[in-house]
Amino acid sequence: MQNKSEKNKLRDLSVFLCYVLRHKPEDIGLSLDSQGWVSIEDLLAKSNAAGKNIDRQTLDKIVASDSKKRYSITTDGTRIRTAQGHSSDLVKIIRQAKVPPVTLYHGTAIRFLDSILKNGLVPGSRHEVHLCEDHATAVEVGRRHGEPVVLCVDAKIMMFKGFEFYQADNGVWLTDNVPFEFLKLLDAVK
Ligand code: HQG
Repeated sequence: MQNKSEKNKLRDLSVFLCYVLRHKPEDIGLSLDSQGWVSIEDLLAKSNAAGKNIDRQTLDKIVASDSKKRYSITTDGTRIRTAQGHSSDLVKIIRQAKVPPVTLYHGTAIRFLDSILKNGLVPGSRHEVHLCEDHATAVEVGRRHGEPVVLCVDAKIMMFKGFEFYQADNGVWLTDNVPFEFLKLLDAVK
């Protein structure tokens, strides 16, 4: 069992790892390859040089206990990347298009609806729009931004019309954008 301070320490380190592995690797002098991978040895060395106290055992604990399976490690155990969510221009993960479920969900905040009505779903700072297979996850994703609301995406119909869908290593569905005609407002959730 982890105690609270251990849990907080791991959570803080995970926030830091997501920041460098998705957004600003250059802040600690790290270079990701175009598919987002980096040597674990290099990541640990540069993280420690930046004042973080992280060893391989701690990293493995963070990866194994991550509730969203954010991290992927190569089978030889030497390299790591985050499965999705990148904003760094230096990373463009090549993904295999995949047939999506009939319906996917997107959780957002009520305050974004006017803009979504006009522009559909756009990726913002990330490389892709993130979608999920279940309503409960969408609610939690939306809650990060404010009062949550869930949009239903007619994914299969979009695919038939030529839009491509991808699935990240951790199961999150991704697409470039979702025009408003493929969205249905499901509900507002308190
Ligand atoms: C909104 C988390 C105005 C969009 C989650 C969202 C996810 C618009 C916000 C992953 C818009 C972007 C991604 C438009 C979209 N006008 N707002 N036209 N189109 N938006 O955080 O989907 O913890 O970049 O609805 O679990 O919230 O990082 O994307 O509210 O899988 O691993 O713009 O991040 O995973 O916010 O979340 P985000 P997201 P991690």
